[in-house]
Amino acid sequence: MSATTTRLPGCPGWPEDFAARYREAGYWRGETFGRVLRERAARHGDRTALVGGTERSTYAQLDARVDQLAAGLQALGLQPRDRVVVQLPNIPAFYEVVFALFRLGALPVFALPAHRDVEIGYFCEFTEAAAYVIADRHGGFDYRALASRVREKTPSLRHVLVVGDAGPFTALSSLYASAPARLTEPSPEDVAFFQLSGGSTGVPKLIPRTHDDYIYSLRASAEICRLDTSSVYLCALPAAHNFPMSSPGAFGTFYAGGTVVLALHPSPDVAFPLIAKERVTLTALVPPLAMVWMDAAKAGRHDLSSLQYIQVGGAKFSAEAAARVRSTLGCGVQQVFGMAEGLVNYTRLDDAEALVVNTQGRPISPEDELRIVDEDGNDVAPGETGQLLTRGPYTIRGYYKAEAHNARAFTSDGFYCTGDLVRMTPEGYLVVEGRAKDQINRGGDKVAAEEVENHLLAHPSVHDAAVVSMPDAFLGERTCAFVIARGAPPPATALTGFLRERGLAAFKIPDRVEFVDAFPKTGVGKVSKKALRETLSARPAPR
Ligand code: OOB
Repeated sequence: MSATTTRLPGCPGWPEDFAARYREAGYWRGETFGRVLRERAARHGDRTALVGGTERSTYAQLDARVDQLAAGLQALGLQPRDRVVVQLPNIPAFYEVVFALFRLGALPVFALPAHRDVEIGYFCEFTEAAAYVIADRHGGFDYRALASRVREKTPSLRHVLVVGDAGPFTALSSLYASAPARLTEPSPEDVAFFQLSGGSTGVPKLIPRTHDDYIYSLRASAEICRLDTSSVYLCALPAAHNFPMSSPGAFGTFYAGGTVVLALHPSPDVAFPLIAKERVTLTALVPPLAMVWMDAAKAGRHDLSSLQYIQVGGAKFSAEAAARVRSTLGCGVQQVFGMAEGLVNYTRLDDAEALVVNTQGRPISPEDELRIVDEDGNDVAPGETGQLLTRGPYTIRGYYKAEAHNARAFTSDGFYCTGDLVRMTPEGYLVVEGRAKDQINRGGDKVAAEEVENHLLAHPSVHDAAVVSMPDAFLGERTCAFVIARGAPPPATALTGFLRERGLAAFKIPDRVEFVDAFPKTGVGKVSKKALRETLSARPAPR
């Protein structure tokens, strides 16, 4: 059972001594996603597993649907380890597809519904994806048109599978076969899927997560969050994101035998009636949504009394806002500071109010190793702020096929450099103080500055570009692109329109464009983003 011999090429694994330690401690238990669902169906067959739109399925029904779909996907020719880009909204098919792929040992690549040609084209090409799974339309966007464009450019892409009206492609509904598939169970130490990194580089990085490591993180999360068969989890954030997937999210809820309720949109209009109807006990939100929910709850139109607590994470939740959750929503709050690369921190349900309001929690595992270091990589004094480095039983040791980047993003002894600036309280809780990475956190949506800069540079009127964050009362941060024009500056809308036309996800399009003659430089001659951010406060926003 070596973690390295069976590993997918291009996915750095844990050294054997660490893997042995994690198994011995009982963290890695040799479970796989396919078997977990099978076992839950045996134990909780008649319980409701999933509610979405007008569909409801018990664990037994979900398990059977997943088997049928796995058989159909196999008949289509999908093989173990084939990569499959999954881009679905919060609909039941999302879980049927991913569990069917898990059973086949094929590897979902979790794209977000907001991704467009640039991102999807890259995921399909980089992973040499064999299939791409979409809904026909969602949020006013036709994913079939996107699929046609991507397919033209990606020779590896053999299948486009569509929930709803398939147009020229294959209807997912036609694949639920009656003949059972003959499956070769994937190994627990195998990669199960790819999550996406928020990133700070030119192209998004792919995060290989194994059955062993991911199931440990969601099992421990379910314990910390006290999930059981009576738990009703509302998945309001995009299901593909790590937070609503495993912290403890939908997977943690399935693990505990609870019920997952899907909201197609996280707005109070959609979510509140669902909470009242399904007696939702728990959900996960990003800070701007939590604010919107707190405002909307004042109207008192919906019965939210079933909510035990909400989780807030993905970006910093202010202490002032955290302190208002109980008086507005009538439930508790848990802060969650996590990352798709692994490490997740939670405030605990029985923590003192001061910890819950003022900190971003402490790690899941006693085996999570944390270091807080200065710019030279030396440990800071206790309580001081520095960059967080981490390694542990569910934190990756490297991105997929990214050797050169891995050499920078991980220390030689395997710590992941999070790029987050944190300090640790005497109780061992983390407070996020800022960021050392070149990324903008737009209310939980992560924007890699370099990626947007590269796309701007492709415009003929752009000589140079630097993308920075600007403070925003609602999202926490928005993006501003500073541009040195080649010749006369074009209208800002010409640039944003250009990015949109290239097919960049909407959340990455700069909120503001400022033309300048030159960029301020640091002592060593690099563009000083700090100085650029400072000039913003002196320039009133053009609104
Ligand atoms: C979650 O995952 P990602 O991969 O989208 O983003 C990770 C980054 C962190 O490195 C940090 O910069 C930021 O998002 N972040 C927070 C935060 N939670 C995440 N910054 C401040 N305060 C927080 N509470 O965002 C994610 C994954 C699992 C659970 C929760 C969030």
